[in-house]
Amino acid sequence: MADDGSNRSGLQLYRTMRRIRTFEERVGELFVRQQTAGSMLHLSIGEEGAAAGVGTAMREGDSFTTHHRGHGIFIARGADPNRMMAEIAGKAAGYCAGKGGSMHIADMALGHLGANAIVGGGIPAVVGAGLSYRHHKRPNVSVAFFGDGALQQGILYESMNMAALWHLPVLFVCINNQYGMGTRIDRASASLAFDERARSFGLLGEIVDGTDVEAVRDTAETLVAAARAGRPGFLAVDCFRFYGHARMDKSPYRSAEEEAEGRARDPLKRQHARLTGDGVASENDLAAIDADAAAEMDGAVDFAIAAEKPAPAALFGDVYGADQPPPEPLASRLDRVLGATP
Ligand SMILES: Cc1ncc(C[n+]2csc(CCOP(=O)(O)OP(=O)(O)O)c2C)c(N)n1
Ligand SMILES: [Mg+2]
Repeated sequence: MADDGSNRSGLQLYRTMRRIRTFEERVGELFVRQQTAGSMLHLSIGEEGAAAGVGTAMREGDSFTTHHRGHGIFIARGADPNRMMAEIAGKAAGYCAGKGGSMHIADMALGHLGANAIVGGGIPAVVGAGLSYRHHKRPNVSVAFFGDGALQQGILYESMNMAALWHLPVLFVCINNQYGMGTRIDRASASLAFDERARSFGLLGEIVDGTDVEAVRDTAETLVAAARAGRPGFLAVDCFRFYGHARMDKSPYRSAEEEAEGRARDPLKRQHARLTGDGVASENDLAAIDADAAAEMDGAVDFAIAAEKPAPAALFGDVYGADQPPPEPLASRLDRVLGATP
């Protein structure tokens, strides 16, 4: 292998994308086996170039928020798949003790300020994080990851304005998978020149092909470095959501041809071809990476299934502060309410 061994190497990006895809394939299996805590599950298969490319451009200590399709981003930022899978399964060993689930994972230790199910909901938090970095003279950057649906939300533009006005170390990353649920982007947005929109606010603005993970990494590195120096930016990563919005959605609004063309835009296949074509890695090298990812994620499923469920008494833990006692415990409330019924 001719890999340079760095975190940003083409081979490492391939490994990260493979780990994300395999993790999500296993999450899908967990769902089918009815072992997930919630009924909603949003997979980012086809979008791995965005997570791996931008994730690798960030440093330890940087923070981020994600939308509801954020598993891959957290893995790219160093998440432990066991704890993620346990969270999705609603188990006590999960990142949020099983109380967050797929759409509300957070972990302050790794800078994950929270996934958010409200479209655009995670965006303003990075402006606050950026303000705090500037105030405390910390050399960090905060990155908001969101879908193209958020391009139609006012909160994005309030946040972009404030970040530009105050020169905050912030990057806005739109993962444009072409659809907000069943609505294609050109039926939701009057202009597709999102980079120009951002520039009009005084931000740096770029659009990059999300099937080319090295191009995503290079563009993100430039924008993250600029943000760290006080020039916030916006990056739209162009990609395709391979499957439906959520597990129940069979995408009846897309033709078979469109799906086939979209799935041909596969960031993993493209990176595979590049690495073997450039002589960086052989087919066997990449097959070994794939096998490692499969073993790791099989292990995560086993871990999640074997893990304990949270105790009912833990329900209000981590929710109320010391100065604000939790409401009446659930068990006694149920006893009282159920006991009162005839
Ligand atoms: C404010 C708000 N409006 C509507 C919804 C319902 N909703 C959930 S996901 C979604 C589409 C989001 O599309 P996009 O931002 O492109 O993300 P993607 O699902 O494609 O990753 C909508 C409309 C919501 N969660 N929040
Ligand atoms: Mg979308």
